[in-house]
Amino acid sequence: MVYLLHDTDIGGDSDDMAETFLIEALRDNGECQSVAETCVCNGDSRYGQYYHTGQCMEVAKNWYGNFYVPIGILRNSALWLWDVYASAIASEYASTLLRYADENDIPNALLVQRQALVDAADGSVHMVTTGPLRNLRHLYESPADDISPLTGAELMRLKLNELVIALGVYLHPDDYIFPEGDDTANLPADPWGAEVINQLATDEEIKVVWVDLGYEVYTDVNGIAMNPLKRAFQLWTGYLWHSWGAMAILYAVRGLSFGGTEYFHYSAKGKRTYTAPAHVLFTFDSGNQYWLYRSQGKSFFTDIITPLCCRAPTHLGTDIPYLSAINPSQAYPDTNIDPTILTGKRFTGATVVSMGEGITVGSFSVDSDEQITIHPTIDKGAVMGFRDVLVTIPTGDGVRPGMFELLPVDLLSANLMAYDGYRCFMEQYIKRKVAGLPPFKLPNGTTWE
Ligand SMILES: [Ca+2]
Repeated sequence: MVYLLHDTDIGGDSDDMAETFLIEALRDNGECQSVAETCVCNGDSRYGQYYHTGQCMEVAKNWYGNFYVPIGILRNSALWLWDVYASAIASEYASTLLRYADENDIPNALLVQRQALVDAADGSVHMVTTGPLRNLRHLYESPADDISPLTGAELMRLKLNELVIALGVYLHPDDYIFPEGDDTANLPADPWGAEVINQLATDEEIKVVWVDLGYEVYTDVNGIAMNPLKRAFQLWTGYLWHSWGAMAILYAVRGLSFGGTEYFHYSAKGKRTYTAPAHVLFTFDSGNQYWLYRSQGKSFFTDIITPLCCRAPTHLGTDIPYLSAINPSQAYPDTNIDPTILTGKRFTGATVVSMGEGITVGSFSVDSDEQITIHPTIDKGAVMGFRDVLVTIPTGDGVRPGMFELLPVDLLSANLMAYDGYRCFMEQYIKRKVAGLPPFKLPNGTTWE
């Protein structure tokens, strides 16, 4: 499983919507998961621009029923980026928005990225950025905060498997030719963000792969019915477009080879440097960076990317339940959690409700399309931890990961040594401490430091 942190300037060039759909198609295949989706633009009305990039991203995720992936936006960026389709899609598909019908509720991209890295296993995250580098610079330079005692650079060194950067070559006649001194499309919009390139060049603990491929690797959406992907293409230039971002995603998820076929190969090690206003140069040097080459012709990649982007989701988001909240969302063992109220959407006809191992869902009633009352009991000896909550309706399953938490024994009322759970509690306490997670809250509201 490949874990992606995807940072995109969705809303202008339609290749960003294509790469977003590609991520979901590959997730549908079981090849990857997205730990967070961040947008590097969400304009400022003072500059005559107003994007709805986060909502556009939510529309794309919800299309595939991927309702819970964290989404963040960069607000008031003053990046002058052209809103071609984000606002239109946010508005035309507004009825599919579940979390961010109000754009003001969308979190800040930096906080979403830092939290996603904290939550990820060490060395596991493939961060792919396909727009201007402002979110990347914000992350790299971010200080310790309530989310983590580590700086952004330290978090990236610890958590990233690799950083994949697609800057988008201007209509280059042949991207296979190594571009010495290359003017790229994403830098003029944000020279400040671009300076992070030089910081990365001297930070050899972070592996960087430059993927400026995709010219004439087509994503062709002619053959599909209107959907958010096709609408983005229609508003951009038409139903056929280059695949810069999708090539970066394909490399990040499938690596250099897939199914016995070599897709890509690396240049010798080197590093990329930047000089204003938009000039970048890759030099073979002592860096920890690679230039990526295609090992196959352009049509080989067109024939992979187009069918994946155009394939219908296994479960269309509008066919499966959305789980928004559960109350209570936490419980100690031996406590009564009957009734538990689950809220969301599309609950009508629910046949199965599950709260995971160690919790018996005795019976439940579907009060409305948006509420289920559950009558659960916690099994003796149930192991503490997070549980996925599931609702099945005739057209599909809705599963919200980690929605319910079974806490350790109630420390104030229990004779700790009498509980088998005590050792388990101490293990969890130490694990949380080491991981830098917030301490346990005790029932009286204090915390166990
Ligand atoms: Ca882009």
